[in-house]
Amino acid sequence: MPTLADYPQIAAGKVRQLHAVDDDLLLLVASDRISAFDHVLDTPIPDKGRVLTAMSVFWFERFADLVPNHLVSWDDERIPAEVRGRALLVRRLEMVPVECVARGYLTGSGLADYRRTGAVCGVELPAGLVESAELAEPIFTPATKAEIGAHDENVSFEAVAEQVGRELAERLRDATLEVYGVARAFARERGVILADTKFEFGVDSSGALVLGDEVLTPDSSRYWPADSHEPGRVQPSFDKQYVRDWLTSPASGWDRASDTPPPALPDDVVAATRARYVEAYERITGRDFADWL
Ligand code: PZK
Repeated sequence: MPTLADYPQIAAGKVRQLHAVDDDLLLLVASDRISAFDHVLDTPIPDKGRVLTAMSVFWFERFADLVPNHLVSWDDERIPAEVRGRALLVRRLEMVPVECVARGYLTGSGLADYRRTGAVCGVELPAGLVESAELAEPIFTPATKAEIGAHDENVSFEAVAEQVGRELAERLRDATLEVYGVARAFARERGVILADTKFEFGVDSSGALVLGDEVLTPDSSRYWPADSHEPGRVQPSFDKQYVRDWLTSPASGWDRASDTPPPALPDDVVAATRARYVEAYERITGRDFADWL
């Protein structure tokens, strides 16, 4: 049985790591760490890595006929026991250096750009839209990776076309909007709004466009409870709201504006947050999380 130390780490995100298995295969490992207000917290959320991995697998299976993906296996001899259930064995791709974002609702950096310019990534929007408003139709709002620590930079479709060529840019846009459209209709029927999501694509050895990374997880997407959606105010996050509420409450004693790291989470906030991740998985997939590996 291999151990994770057998596989050199080739990249690390805030809460996940990428290891090389061999020339053709990588291991994408999700941790139980959670980020909030641009900090990675010291307190892990038990099972978060397994929930996000199970959710990615569900969506990859669901969309396999729409767009090819990099998933090889989630249960394989080459996956070390210590990360079983929270790691995916994936095909190594040539990644396209564009964050492919689809938005069906206006919030976050999209809302900030709209308020400043009336457009997001060069897409003109009607006047008068408020925080969390649903858009008449989903828009493609690509971004390019920023330096470590900084946020990704929203760019226009034209800028992507110049960077990677018009044909590839069009395929990225079309695949992004197609997958997002199907996923959000699916989630909406289960009482969850998929406000936006980010995909990363690669190109395989045959030149085909392949969906990579994690897909449609709460870390790569904004999930909101549909029953409380109300345009004009910031929506509660399906998964992180207990963490945000506690961190900004007097009980935490933490000042978000300070340079100090956030404090450890109390057990009840951890338990409630874990339950929200499991609930998101079970509501969206219709599967029982207890059945996951
Ligand atoms: C790849 N990332 C982002 C993810 C990190 C960084 N199939 C692939 N082939 C080649 N490269 C990548 C992938 C995928 N997925 C993904 N960077 C490279 C990333 C997770 C953790 F540190």
